[in-house]
Amino acid sequence: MKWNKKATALTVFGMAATLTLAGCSGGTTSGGASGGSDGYKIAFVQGVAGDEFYISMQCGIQDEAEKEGATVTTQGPEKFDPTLQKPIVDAVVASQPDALLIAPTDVSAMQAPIAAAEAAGIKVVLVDTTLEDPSAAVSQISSDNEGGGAAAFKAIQDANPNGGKVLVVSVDPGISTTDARAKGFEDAVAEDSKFESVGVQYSHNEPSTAAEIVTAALQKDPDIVGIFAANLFAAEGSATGVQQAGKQGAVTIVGFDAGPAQVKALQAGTVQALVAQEPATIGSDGVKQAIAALKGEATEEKIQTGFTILTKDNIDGEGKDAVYKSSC
Ligand code: T6T
Repeated sequence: MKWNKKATALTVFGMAATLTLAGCSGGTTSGGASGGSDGYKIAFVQGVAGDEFYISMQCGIQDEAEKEGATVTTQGPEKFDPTLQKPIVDAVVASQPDALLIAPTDVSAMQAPIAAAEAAGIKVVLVDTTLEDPSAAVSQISSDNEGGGAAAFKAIQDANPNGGKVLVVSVDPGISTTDARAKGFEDAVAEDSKFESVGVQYSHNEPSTAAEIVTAALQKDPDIVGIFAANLFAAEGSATGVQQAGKQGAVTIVGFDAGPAQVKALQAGTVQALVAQEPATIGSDGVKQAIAALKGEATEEKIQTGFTILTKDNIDGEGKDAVYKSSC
């Protein structure tokens, strides 16, 4: 099933060049003059390097930038952690790109480094996550995260018509996306008296911590019927935790995101549904907004992209295109 707030067009074509920069975690430069007129320099700072969600976003950014003759430099911290992301942003600002597309790892800790980018005359677009005060950005683009959380609860509800206890495995408090997903899920749970939430726990983006959370929660509350894992790594660990507890088949797991490993878990039946975002569209929209700002054209303050619910029934058909990429 596909939820879409806006019509999107995604064109994919080969990249001219991809070059790894020594010393930068996940650093790549791509693109060049291919017909566009302005040759803008765009820096993309991921929430974390090596995450297929941000890799797919990078692909969308590179495709769109190439159409515009812009170059893209991509970097990301080794962990989803503002103390690691801040120095990357500081270095990017010093390198004076025309635009910065960034997924801030914390709503408040990344406020000042991003404000410094704007103060340096760089056009900032927030992609995926946002800030407490997003006014430094010309545009914010993200999925309908609250709606995705509510849709995840619906999948658990459908699989468990008699209701029961449910658990949320999130990442860290202060991440706008996962906080919104947990809120959407918890609000939906509160509307159905047959269900009871045992709360939100934080895995710090570590699958092993998510697995520990789940095995401990199932020991404490063996009657948990559903787990909502709020991102890729939470889903990976939750599936492991349920297996370790010997509860496979008795607990419905719905995970946000759809990397190749999550899709395998779906096919194997260790996860029952995935909420696939549209990271490439978030990326290409980000480039369009940045370039509009650079040209002095109007920008959209907020863009919300859709998501697709993937299950065993659609993953080999219409759902296939929603799967994230491991490389561009
Ligand atoms: O779910 C995505 C992203 O939307 C979120 O902000 C952080 O986690 C992911 O990158 C998946 O790992």
